[in-house]
Amino acid sequence: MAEGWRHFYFYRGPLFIGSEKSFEEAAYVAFGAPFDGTASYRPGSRFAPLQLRLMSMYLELPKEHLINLCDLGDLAPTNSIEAMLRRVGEAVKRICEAGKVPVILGGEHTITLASASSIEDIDSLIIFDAHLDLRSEFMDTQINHTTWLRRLLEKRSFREVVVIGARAYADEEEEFAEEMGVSVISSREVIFNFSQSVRKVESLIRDAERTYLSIDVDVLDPGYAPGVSNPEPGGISPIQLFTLIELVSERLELRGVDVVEVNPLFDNGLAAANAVYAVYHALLASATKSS
Ligand SMILES: [Mn+2]
Repeated sequence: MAEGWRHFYFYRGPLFIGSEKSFEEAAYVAFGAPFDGTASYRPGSRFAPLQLRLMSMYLELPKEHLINLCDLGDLAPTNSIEAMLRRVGEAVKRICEAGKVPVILGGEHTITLASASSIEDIDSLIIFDAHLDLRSEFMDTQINHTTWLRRLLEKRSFREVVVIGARAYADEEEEFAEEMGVSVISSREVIFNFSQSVRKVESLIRDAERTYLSIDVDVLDPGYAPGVSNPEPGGISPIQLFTLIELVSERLELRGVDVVEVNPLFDNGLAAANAVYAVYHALLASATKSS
């Protein structure tokens, strides 16, 4: 092969979970949504997709070849939240129409408003997050990383919405959660009574079939994941997160996954590494279940 030397010496840049599958052959299709325009504390999550790919290069992920994934690259950057939500929604729709599962690399959590709205036949949402993101508005805007879940639940309902690892929220968010039947499992519950929280998750998802999994990396204790935009002390551990992710991904059909809020500007590498591992565990559990 005349061009073989180029493949031997050069490398096109890192891909998420190191996967080089084409769109046609892939079961999972990843893309980056590099947006942090509504950040209220510290911006920087726009750089996460790149960092998650770079981290993918250095992690040894057992059986990663079983994850049939294509990395499309990043959506074109924009400073408009409306434009980014349109792009995310359109990309997710196209990927689902092709019969594949979208994997979105945030960016801030607001992008989940577009992705979860664009997948029609999901009956449940499983969210790992320190926050509830159920505010009615924040810092004079209606659509941002603290309100997206409220905006979503105002638009459509699900059989089950579970937020796991929560510990930082306002009264109005707790009230809205109760009113809408959102199930909340606090970080203390997970930390002090892990087996009970496993049983609680199992029981909550008993009647669900097809789910969207959203992983906000600030669910982890900042000691495990310092590089996030809104660190909240008192978080769960990586092994607790991975075990619960595997449970959900084995029991339910994953129709969409995202990982959000990694902020490489404040990271020592751990938030990015844990984010890659979290998605890896979801996809591997899902892939090996159906094969
Ligand atoms: Mn959060």
